[in-house]
Amino acid sequence: MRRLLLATALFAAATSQAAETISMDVHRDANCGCCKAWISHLEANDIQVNDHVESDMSAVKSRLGVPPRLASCHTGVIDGKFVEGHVPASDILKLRQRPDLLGAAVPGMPHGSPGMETGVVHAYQVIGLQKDGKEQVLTDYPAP
Ligand SMILES: [Cu+2]
Repeated sequence: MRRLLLATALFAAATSQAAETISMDVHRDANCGCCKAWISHLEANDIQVNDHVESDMSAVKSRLGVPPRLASCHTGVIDGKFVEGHVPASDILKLRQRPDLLGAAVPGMPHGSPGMETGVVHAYQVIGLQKDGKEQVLTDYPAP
């Protein structure tokens, strides 16, 4: 019996280590429907969201270092990096592996990006902001 309990405890420890919980903060306006849809996309991809309703998103963006040219609706923060707009979960995982980047953005609100499922799909890019202020394309999502 004691041996069985020990085995159970070891198994529990091993499985809790395997499933690393990724969590991020998301700042958004109260009545932003596409922000909520994006949060649902993150949660469906095992990213746990701490949701913050804000009264002044432009103040939040400037505090988090999002350049106005890359701005969208909501702003997320993961590992100290910003995630601006409708960035797909897979690109957020990529961003975490990139110590050279300050953040990633999908500027504007392109149709067809996660949380913007309007039935119309436009091409868009995920832009990474380097520490020297230059931008690079992380992922190109072409129109179908
Ligand atoms: Cu939006």
